[in-house]
Amino acid sequence: MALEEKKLKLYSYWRSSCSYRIRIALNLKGLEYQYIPVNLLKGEQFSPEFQKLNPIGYVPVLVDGDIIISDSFAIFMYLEEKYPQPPLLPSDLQKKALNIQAANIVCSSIQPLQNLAVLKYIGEKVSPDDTIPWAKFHIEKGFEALEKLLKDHAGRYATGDEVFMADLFLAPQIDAGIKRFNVDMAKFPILSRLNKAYSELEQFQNAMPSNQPDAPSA
Ligand SMILES: N[C@@H](CCC(=O)N[C@@H](CS)C(=O)NCC(=O)O)C(=O)O
Repeated sequence: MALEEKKLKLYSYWRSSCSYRIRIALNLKGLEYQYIPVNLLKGEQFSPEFQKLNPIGYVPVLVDGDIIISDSFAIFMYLEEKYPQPPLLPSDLQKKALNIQAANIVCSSIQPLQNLAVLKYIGEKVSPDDTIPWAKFHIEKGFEALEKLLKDHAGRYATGDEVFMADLFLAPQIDAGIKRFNVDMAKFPILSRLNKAYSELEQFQNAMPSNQPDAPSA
């Protein structure tokens, strides 16, 4: 492993789906990194030290030497340019756009609606009983769109038989849908099939929440 690669630091929380995307990217690119846990339930994201790294107080944050990047989408694009092998975006323009679209459905139209801060707000301002149904509604709406979007493109993975960007964003969201929000995956056959394929890849397994150093012991 090159010296340059060892200086990567990832601020992460074991259950964070946004951090999970980047853990997969780092694993696929064979990059070693130092894992720095940020306990979101204890509010460590609001500490002044962490907010210097990311003023909005979210994980993940990647530190690469002097460069600090927060937001999983930006981190993904940075890693793709700085460490281009193996490529996680296809060269075919249409396939590339499809990957970005699928990733952004997860990143902009699903995950923000089920984020901790939003669920906390709904639990306090509406009712604690409304948090899970709210999250489930928005996850299922996104999953329905993804099923339609990927119908004519999916192979073993989301956009064919190679792992690309869309897969890195889908795997954590499907995992969260199943394990945290009781989404009935029988309604989503393509996503269910993809989830099985992801579970068989070592780089995805190692990035799973339960395999992180800050995961509670079973
Ligand atoms: N668009 C950002 C979203 C980051 C985000 O929402 N992170 C969540 C964990 S997945 C978080 O840190 N939540 C803390 C909170 O809500 O207080 C990204 O993709 O990185």
